[in-house]
Amino acid sequence: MLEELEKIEHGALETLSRVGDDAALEAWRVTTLGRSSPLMQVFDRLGSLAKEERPLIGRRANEVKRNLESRLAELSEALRTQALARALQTERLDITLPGRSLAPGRLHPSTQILRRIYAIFAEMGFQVYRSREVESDENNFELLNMPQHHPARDMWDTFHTLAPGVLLRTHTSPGQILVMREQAPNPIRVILPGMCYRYEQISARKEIQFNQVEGLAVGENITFGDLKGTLTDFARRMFTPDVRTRFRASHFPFTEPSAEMDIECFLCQGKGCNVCSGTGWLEILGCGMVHPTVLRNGGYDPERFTGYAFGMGPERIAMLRYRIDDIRYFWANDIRFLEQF
Ligand code: FA5
Repeated sequence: MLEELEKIEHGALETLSRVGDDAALEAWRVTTLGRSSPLMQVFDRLGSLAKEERPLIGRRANEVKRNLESRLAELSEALRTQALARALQTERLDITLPGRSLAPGRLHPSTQILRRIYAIFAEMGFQVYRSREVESDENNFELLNMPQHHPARDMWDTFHTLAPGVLLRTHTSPGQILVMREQAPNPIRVILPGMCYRYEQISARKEIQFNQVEGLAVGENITFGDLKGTLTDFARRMFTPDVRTRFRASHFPFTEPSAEMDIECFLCQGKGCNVCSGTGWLEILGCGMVHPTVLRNGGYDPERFTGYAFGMGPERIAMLRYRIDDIRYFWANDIRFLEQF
Protein backbone atom coordinates (compact mmCIF):
# COMPACT_ATOMS: atom_id res chain seq x y z
CA MET A 1 0.00 0.00 0.00
CA LEU A 2 2.88 2.37 0.79
CA GLU A 3 4.31 1.66 -2.62
CA GLU A 4 0.99 2.32 -4.23
CA LEU A 5 0.88 5.70 -2.46
CA GLU A 6 4.38 6.53 -3.74
CA LYS A 7 3.26 5.71 -7.28
CA ILE A 8 0.12 7.79 -6.96
CA GLU A 9 2.09 10.77 -5.66
CA HIS A 10 4.85 10.43 -8.20
CA GLY A 11 2.45 10.01 -11.12
CA ALA A 12 0.30 12.97 -9.98
CA LEU A 13 3.31 15.29 -9.65
CA GLU A 14 4.55 14.19 -13.03
CA THR A 15 1.22 15.04 -14.76
CA LEU A 16 1.06 18.30 -12.80
CA SER A 17 4.41 19.36 -14.24
CA ARG A 18 2.80 19.35 -17.71
CA VAL A 19 -0.29 21.36 -16.73
CA GLY A 20 -0.25 24.82 -18.36
CA ASP A 21 -3.71 26.35 -17.95
CA ASP A 22 -6.75 26.53 -15.66
CA ALA A 23 -8.79 23.94 -17.56
CA ALA A 24 -6.00 21.33 -17.43
CA LEU A 25 -5.47 22.10 -13.75
CA GLU A 26 -9.14 21.53 -12.98
CA ALA A 27 -9.04 18.19 -14.87
CA TRP A 28 -5.95 17.22 -12.87
CA ARG A 29 -7.72 18.08 -9.60
CA VAL A 30 -10.69 15.88 -10.47
CA THR A 31 -8.59 12.85 -11.45
CA THR A 32 -6.06 13.24 -8.61
CA LEU A 33 -8.09 14.45 -5.66
CA GLY A 34 -11.68 13.85 -6.79
CA ARG A 35 -14.09 11.46 -5.02
CA SER A 36 -13.25 8.45 -7.21
CA SER A 37 -9.52 9.12 -7.59
CA PRO A 38 -7.03 6.26 -6.66
CA LEU A 39 -5.89 8.35 -3.65
CA MET A 40 -9.43 8.62 -2.24
CA GLN A 41 -9.89 4.89 -2.78
CA VAL A 42 -6.87 4.32 -0.51
CA PHE A 43 -8.75 6.20 2.22
CA ASP A 44 -11.84 4.05 1.52
CA ARG A 45 -9.80 0.89 1.94
CA LEU A 46 -8.14 1.92 5.24
CA GLY A 47 -10.88 0.23 7.28
CA SER A 48 -10.10 -3.17 5.76
CA LEU A 49 -6.39 -3.02 6.67
CA ALA A 50 -4.76 -4.79 9.58
CA LYS A 51 -4.96 -2.75 12.77
CA GLU A 52 -1.16 -2.15 13.03
CA GLU A 53 -0.85 -1.13 9.38
CA ARG A 54 -3.68 1.40 9.55
CA PRO A 55 -1.91 4.37 11.30
CA LEU A 56 1.14 4.19 9.08
CA ILE A 57 -0.77 4.01 5.80
CA GLY A 58 -3.30 6.59 7.05
CA ARG A 59 -0.55 9.10 7.93
CA ARG A 60 1.22 8.58 4.64
CA ALA A 61 -2.03 8.93 2.65
CA ASN A 62 -2.74 12.20 4.44
CA GLU A 63 0.77 13.49 3.69
CA VAL A 64 0.34 12.68 -0.01
CA LYS A 65 -3.04 14.37 -0.03
CA ARG A 66 -1.74 17.55 1.69
CA ASN A 67 1.30 17.66 -0.59
CA LEU A 68 -0.84 17.37 -3.73
CA GLU A 69 -3.31 19.96 -2.44
CA SER A 70 -0.56 22.47 -1.72
CA ARG A 71 1.01 21.90 -5.17
CA LEU A 72 -2.45 22.47 -6.67
CA ALA A 73 -2.78 25.76 -4.76
CA GLU A 74 0.73 26.89 -5.79
CA LEU A 75 0.16 26.19 -9.47
CA SER A 76 -3.27 27.80 -9.39
CA GLU A 77 -1.75 30.97 -7.95
CA ALA A 78 1.12 30.88 -10.47
CA LEU A 79 -1.35 30.58 -13.36
CA ARG A 80 -3.33 33.53 -12.01
CA THR A 81 -0.20 35.69 -11.78
CA GLN A 82 0.83 34.71 -15.31
CA ALA A 83 -2.63 35.59 -16.67
CA LEU A 84 -2.52 38.97 -14.95
CA ALA A 85 0.94 39.71 -16.32
CA ARG A 86 -0.26 38.75 -19.81
CA ALA A 87 -3.33 41.02 -19.47
CA LEU A 88 -1.17 43.90 -18.27
CA GLN A 89 1.03 43.45 -21.31
CA THR A 90 -1.71 43.16 -23.92
CA GLU A 91 -4.32 45.52 -22.45
CA ARG A 92 -1.84 48.20 -21.63
CA LEU A 93 -3.45 51.52 -20.68
CA ASP A 94 -1.85 54.74 -21.86
CA ILE A 95 -2.64 57.08 -19.03
CA THR A 96 -1.02 59.99 -20.87
CA LEU A 97 -3.79 60.01 -23.56
CA PRO A 98 -5.96 63.12 -23.26
CA GLY A 99 -9.48 62.39 -21.95
CA ARG A 100 -12.61 62.67 -24.09
CA SER A 101 -14.35 65.92 -23.29
CA LEU A 102 -18.12 65.95 -22.84
CA ALA A 103 -20.06 67.95 -25.41
CA PRO A 104 -22.03 70.52 -23.39
CA GLY A 105 -25.55 71.43 -24.48
CA ARG A 106 -26.24 74.84 -25.99
CA LEU A 107 -29.14 77.20 -26.10
CA HIS A 108 -31.36 76.84 -29.15
CA PRO A 109 -30.69 79.62 -31.71
CA SER A 110 -34.25 80.93 -31.21
CA THR A 111 -33.65 81.17 -27.46
CA GLN A 112 -30.37 82.98 -28.07
CA ILE A 113 -32.05 85.52 -30.36
CA LEU A 114 -35.00 85.91 -27.99
CA ARG A 115 -32.63 86.66 -25.11
CA ARG A 116 -30.88 89.26 -27.22
CA ILE A 117 -34.19 90.87 -28.10
CA TYR A 118 -35.18 90.93 -24.40
CA ALA A 119 -31.83 92.55 -23.50
CA ILE A 120 -32.18 95.27 -26.16
CA PHE A 121 -35.74 96.16 -25.15
CA ALA A 122 -34.92 95.92 -21.44
CA GLU A 123 -32.32 98.64 -21.99
CA MET A 124 -35.07 100.76 -23.52
CA GLY A 125 -37.32 100.23 -20.49
CA PHE A 126 -39.65 97.49 -21.78
CA GLN A 127 -40.87 94.74 -19.44
CA VAL A 128 -41.37 91.14 -20.58
CA TYR A 129 -44.95 89.93 -20.32
CA ARG A 130 -46.10 86.40 -21.14
CA SER A 131 -49.52 85.36 -22.31
CA ARG A 132 -51.09 82.03 -23.22
CA GLU A 133 -50.66 80.08 -26.47
CA VAL A 134 -54.24 78.73 -26.47
CA GLU A 135 -56.44 81.74 -27.01
CA SER A 136 -60.02 82.72 -27.52
CA ASP A 137 -61.23 83.79 -30.95
CA GLU A 138 -62.33 86.95 -29.19
CA ASN A 139 -58.81 87.98 -28.10
CA ASN A 140 -57.03 86.69 -31.18
CA PHE A 141 -59.41 88.38 -33.65
CA GLU A 142 -62.56 90.15 -32.44
CA LEU A 143 -61.09 92.55 -29.90
CA LEU A 144 -58.32 93.28 -32.41
CA ASN A 145 -60.91 94.80 -34.70
CA MET A 146 -61.58 91.66 -36.76
CA PRO A 147 -65.18 90.55 -36.18
CA GLN A 148 -66.44 87.19 -37.51
CA HIS A 149 -66.13 86.92 -41.32
CA HIS A 150 -63.79 89.93 -41.49
CA PRO A 151 -61.71 89.36 -44.66
CA ALA A 152 -58.45 90.25 -42.86
CA ARG A 153 -58.77 86.99 -40.86
CA ASP A 154 -57.50 85.27 -44.01
CA MET A 155 -54.06 86.72 -43.27
CA TRP A 156 -53.87 84.30 -40.30
CA ASP A 157 -54.70 80.71 -41.28
CA THR A 158 -55.78 79.25 -37.98
CA PHE A 159 -55.55 75.96 -36.07
CA HIS A 160 -58.92 75.70 -34.33
CA THR A 161 -59.53 73.39 -31.39
CA LEU A 162 -62.62 71.23 -30.96
CA ALA A 163 -63.93 73.69 -28.38
CA PRO A 164 -65.88 76.41 -30.21
CA GLY A 165 -64.15 79.79 -30.11
CA VAL A 166 -60.84 78.34 -28.80
CA LEU A 167 -57.77 78.36 -31.05
CA LEU A 168 -53.97 78.30 -31.08
CA ARG A 169 -52.92 81.93 -31.23
CA THR A 170 -51.83 82.94 -34.71
CA HIS A 171 -49.82 85.90 -33.43
CA THR A 172 -48.81 87.48 -30.12
CA SER A 173 -51.15 90.46 -30.67
CA PRO A 174 -53.98 89.11 -28.42
CA GLY A 175 -51.50 89.76 -25.59
CA GLN A 176 -52.08 93.48 -26.24
CA ILE A 177 -55.67 93.15 -25.02
CA LEU A 178 -54.64 91.17 -21.94
CA VAL A 179 -51.96 93.67 -20.89
CA MET A 180 -54.17 96.70 -21.52
CA ARG A 181 -57.06 95.23 -19.51
CA GLU A 182 -54.67 94.49 -16.67
CA GLN A 183 -52.89 97.87 -16.72
CA ALA A 184 -55.54 100.45 -17.75
CA PRO A 185 -55.30 103.40 -17.28
CA ASN A 186 -51.54 103.24 -16.52
CA PRO A 187 -48.93 103.79 -19.20
CA ILE A 188 -47.56 100.58 -20.75
CA ARG A 189 -44.22 99.60 -22.24
CA VAL A 190 -43.97 95.81 -22.66
CA ILE A 191 -42.80 93.11 -25.00
CA LEU A 192 -44.73 89.85 -25.29
CA PRO A 193 -42.67 86.94 -26.62
CA GLY A 194 -44.02 83.48 -27.40
CA MET A 195 -44.87 80.69 -29.78
CA CYS A 196 -47.50 81.19 -32.47
CA TYR A 197 -49.16 78.68 -34.78
CA ARG A 198 -50.47 78.99 -38.31
CA TYR A 199 -52.07 76.44 -40.55
CA GLU A 200 -49.99 77.24 -43.57
CA GLN A 201 -47.88 75.68 -46.28
CA ILE A 202 -44.40 75.10 -44.82
CA SER A 203 -41.61 76.60 -46.93
CA ALA A 204 -38.08 77.98 -46.59
CA ARG A 205 -39.54 81.14 -44.97
CA LYS A 206 -42.74 79.85 -43.36
CA GLU A 207 -43.23 77.40 -40.52
CA ILE A 208 -46.48 76.32 -38.87
CA GLN A 209 -44.97 77.15 -35.48
CA PHE A 210 -42.68 80.08 -34.84
CA ASN A 211 -41.92 82.68 -32.22
CA GLN A 212 -43.07 86.26 -32.28
CA VAL A 213 -42.17 89.17 -30.07
CA GLU A 214 -44.95 91.69 -29.74
CA GLY A 215 -44.22 95.20 -28.50
CA LEU A 216 -46.76 97.56 -27.01
CA ALA A 217 -46.43 101.10 -25.68
CA VAL A 218 -49.47 103.10 -24.52
CA GLY A 219 -49.41 106.58 -23.04
CA GLU A 220 -50.70 110.12 -23.43
CA ASN A 221 -48.22 111.44 -25.99
CA ILE A 222 -46.98 108.51 -28.00
CA THR A 223 -46.40 109.19 -31.70
CA PHE A 224 -45.44 107.34 -34.85
CA GLY A 225 -42.03 109.03 -34.46
CA ASP A 226 -41.54 107.14 -31.18
CA LEU A 227 -42.36 103.90 -32.96
CA LYS A 228 -39.88 104.61 -35.78
CA GLY A 229 -37.17 105.72 -33.36
CA THR A 230 -37.56 102.66 -31.12
CA LEU A 231 -37.52 100.16 -33.98
CA THR A 232 -34.65 101.85 -35.84
CA ASP A 233 -32.60 101.80 -32.66
CA PHE A 234 -33.55 98.15 -32.15
CA ALA A 235 -32.32 97.25 -35.67
CA ARG A 236 -29.02 99.05 -35.09
CA ARG A 237 -28.43 97.18 -31.85
CA MET A 238 -29.54 93.84 -33.28
CA PHE A 239 -27.63 94.03 -36.58
CA THR A 240 -25.00 96.73 -37.10
CA PRO A 241 -24.96 100.43 -36.10
CA ASP A 242 -25.03 101.42 -39.78
CA VAL A 243 -27.84 99.05 -40.89
CA ARG A 244 -30.26 100.78 -43.27
CA THR A 245 -33.97 100.43 -42.52
CA ARG A 246 -37.17 101.58 -44.17
CA PHE A 247 -40.83 101.71 -43.23
CA ARG A 248 -43.39 100.68 -45.85
CA ALA A 249 -47.09 101.45 -45.56
CA SER A 250 -49.08 98.30 -44.85
CA HIS A 251 -52.39 97.23 -43.37
CA PHE A 252 -53.32 95.53 -40.10
CA PRO A 253 -56.88 95.88 -38.76
CA PHE A 254 -55.57 96.57 -35.22
CA THR A 255 -53.23 99.43 -36.12
CA GLU A 256 -53.82 102.70 -37.98
CA PRO A 257 -51.64 103.74 -39.71
CA SER A 258 -49.81 100.43 -40.23
CA ALA A 259 -46.37 99.74 -41.62
CA GLU A 260 -43.80 97.04 -42.16
CA MET A 261 -40.15 97.56 -41.42
CA ASP A 262 -37.47 96.28 -43.79
CA ILE A 263 -33.72 96.14 -43.38
CA GLU A 264 -31.32 96.37 -46.28
CA CYS A 265 -30.48 92.92 -47.67
CA PHE A 266 -27.25 91.74 -46.02
CA LEU A 267 -26.29 89.58 -48.99
CA CYS A 268 -26.44 92.06 -51.87
CA GLN A 269 -26.25 95.33 -49.87
CA GLY A 270 -29.43 96.56 -51.47
CA LYS A 271 -28.56 95.69 -55.07
CA GLY A 272 -31.15 92.92 -55.35
CA CYS A 273 -30.59 89.15 -55.17
CA ASN A 274 -32.62 85.98 -54.81
CA VAL A 275 -32.71 86.17 -50.98
CA CYS A 276 -34.50 89.55 -51.13
CA SER A 277 -36.41 88.63 -54.34
CA GLY A 278 -34.55 91.37 -56.21
CA THR A 279 -35.89 94.19 -53.99
CA GLY A 280 -32.72 94.86 -51.95
CA TRP A 281 -34.82 94.81 -48.71
CA LEU A 282 -35.92 92.16 -46.20
CA GLU A 283 -39.04 92.50 -44.05
CA ILE A 284 -38.54 91.89 -40.34
CA LEU A 285 -41.73 93.06 -38.65
CA GLY A 286 -45.21 94.57 -38.83
CA CYS A 287 -46.15 97.61 -36.77
CA GLY A 288 -48.39 100.65 -36.41
CA MET A 289 -50.28 102.98 -34.07
CA VAL A 290 -52.79 101.06 -31.94
CA HIS A 291 -56.24 101.39 -33.51
CA PRO A 292 -58.69 103.48 -31.41
CA THR A 293 -61.13 100.53 -31.30
CA VAL A 294 -58.41 98.30 -29.85
CA LEU A 295 -57.44 100.94 -27.28
CA ARG A 296 -61.10 101.16 -26.25
CA ASN A 297 -61.38 97.31 -26.09
CA GLY A 298 -58.35 97.36 -23.80
CA GLY A 299 -59.93 99.94 -21.47
CA TYR A 300 -58.13 103.10 -22.65
CA ASP A 301 -59.89 106.25 -23.85
CA PRO A 302 -58.60 106.83 -27.42
CA GLU A 303 -59.32 110.57 -27.06
CA ARG A 304 -56.68 110.72 -24.34
CA PHE A 305 -54.32 107.83 -25.02
CA THR A 306 -52.32 106.75 -28.02
CA GLY A 307 -49.99 103.82 -28.46
CA TYR A 308 -47.86 101.87 -30.87
CA ALA A 309 -47.45 98.13 -31.37
CA PHE A 310 -45.18 95.90 -33.39
CA GLY A 311 -44.74 92.18 -33.99
CA MET A 312 -41.50 90.61 -35.16
CA GLY A 313 -40.35 87.04 -35.94
CA PRO A 314 -37.20 86.03 -34.02
CA GLU A 315 -36.53 83.08 -36.36
CA ARG A 316 -36.58 85.44 -39.35
CA ILE A 317 -34.21 87.75 -37.49
CA ALA A 318 -31.92 84.80 -36.63
CA MET A 319 -31.97 83.84 -40.33
CA LEU A 320 -30.70 87.30 -41.22
CA ARG A 321 -28.14 87.52 -38.45
CA TYR A 322 -26.68 84.05 -39.01
CA ARG A 323 -27.44 83.81 -42.75
CA ILE A 324 -29.63 80.72 -42.45
CA ASP A 325 -31.40 80.04 -45.72
CA ASP A 326 -34.23 77.78 -44.51
CA ILE A 327 -36.52 78.24 -41.49
CA ARG A 328 -37.22 74.50 -41.35
CA TYR A 329 -33.84 73.88 -39.69
CA PHE A 330 -35.12 75.49 -36.49
CA TRP A 331 -37.45 72.67 -35.45
CA ALA A 332 -35.83 69.78 -37.35
CA ASN A 333 -33.74 68.84 -34.27
CA ASP A 334 -30.67 68.27 -36.42
CA ILE A 335 -27.66 68.39 -34.12
CA ARG A 336 -25.39 69.47 -37.01
CA PHE A 337 -27.44 72.65 -37.32
CA LEU A 338 -27.96 73.28 -33.61
CA GLU A 339 -24.32 72.86 -32.58
CA GLN A 340 -23.25 75.71 -34.87
CA PHE A 341 -24.71 78.29 -32.49
C1 FA5 B 1 -48.60 89.85 -37.47
O1 FA5 B 1 -48.68 88.67 -37.03
C2 FA5 B 1 -49.02 90.99 -36.67
N1 FA5 B 1 -49.65 90.54 -35.46
C3 FA5 B 1 -47.82 91.88 -36.38
C4 FA5 B 1 -48.21 93.22 -35.80
C5 FA5 B 1 -48.21 93.38 -34.43
C6 FA5 B 1 -48.56 94.28 -36.63
C7 FA5 B 1 -48.58 94.61 -33.89
C8 FA5 B 1 -48.94 95.49 -36.10
C9 FA5 B 1 -48.93 95.67 -34.72
P1 FA5 B 1 -47.38 89.11 -39.64
O2 FA5 B 1 -48.33 88.04 -40.06
O3 FA5 B 1 -46.76 89.90 -40.74
O4 FA5 B 1 -48.02 90.14 -38.63
O5 FA5 B 1 -46.23 88.44 -38.78
C10 FA5 B 1 -45.26 89.22 -38.13
C11 FA5 B 1 -43.89 88.56 -38.23
O6 FA5 B 1 -43.95 87.21 -37.77
C12 FA5 B 1 -43.38 88.47 -39.66
O7 FA5 B 1 -42.71 89.64 -40.03
C13 FA5 B 1 -42.45 87.30 -39.57
O8 FA5 B 1 -41.20 87.73 -39.06
C14 FA5 B 1 -43.09 86.40 -38.55
N2 FA5 B 1 -43.87 85.33 -39.19
C15 FA5 B 1 -45.12 85.40 -39.69
N3 FA5 B 1 -45.51 84.23 -40.21
C16 FA5 B 1 -44.48 83.38 -40.04
C17 FA5 B 1 -44.27 82.01 -40.35
N4 FA5 B 1 -45.20 81.25 -40.93
N5 FA5 B 1 -43.08 81.46 -40.03
C18 FA5 B 1 -42.14 82.20 -39.44
N6 FA5 B 1 -42.26 83.49 -39.10
C19 FA5 B 1 -43.44 84.08 -39.40
